[in-house]
Amino acid sequence: MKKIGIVMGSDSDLPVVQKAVDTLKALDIPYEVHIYSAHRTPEEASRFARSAREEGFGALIAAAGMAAHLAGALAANTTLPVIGIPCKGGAMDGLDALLSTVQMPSGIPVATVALNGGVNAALLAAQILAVEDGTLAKRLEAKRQTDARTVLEKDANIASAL
Ligand code: RP5
Repeated sequence: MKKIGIVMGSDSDLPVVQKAVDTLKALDIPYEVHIYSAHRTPEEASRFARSAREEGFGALIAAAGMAAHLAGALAANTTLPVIGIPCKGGAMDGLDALLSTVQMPSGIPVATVALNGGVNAALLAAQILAVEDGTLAKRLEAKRQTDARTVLEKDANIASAL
């Protein structure tokens, strides 16, 4: 199976990345995690993206806050799918990161998930791999069914809880 590459701009983004890691682990998907900043370590970030396909990655996830250029900087250097997680924090509490991540110029796409959306970033990466991987697709389907059962159990209990 292809690996998922997860890059965060700072170790302060780790709580968000942890949710993505936990989700990939639960689906038994191999991953690699790095701290590379679009601004503080631009050479390392671009080198990682340029070599990602030959290194066996199938998609990349980039988590960054504030002037969040990491996902775009990775996307500029690979044709692998790149998923951006805008992280909350700073004076604008993530609105700056959301707009920086989502407003990519035509030609260099980044699939942007919600603020702090670590779980959905991992699930989207998994769904990309599952296009060519029937076993993984079955695992994703099973997770949907488990999640639905959880909601229905809450529904069954809500009347007696009120
Ligand atoms: C971004 O700036 C990082 O992704 C992080 O979300 C934010 C703050 O970084 P630190 O100052 O905490 O290292 O580049």
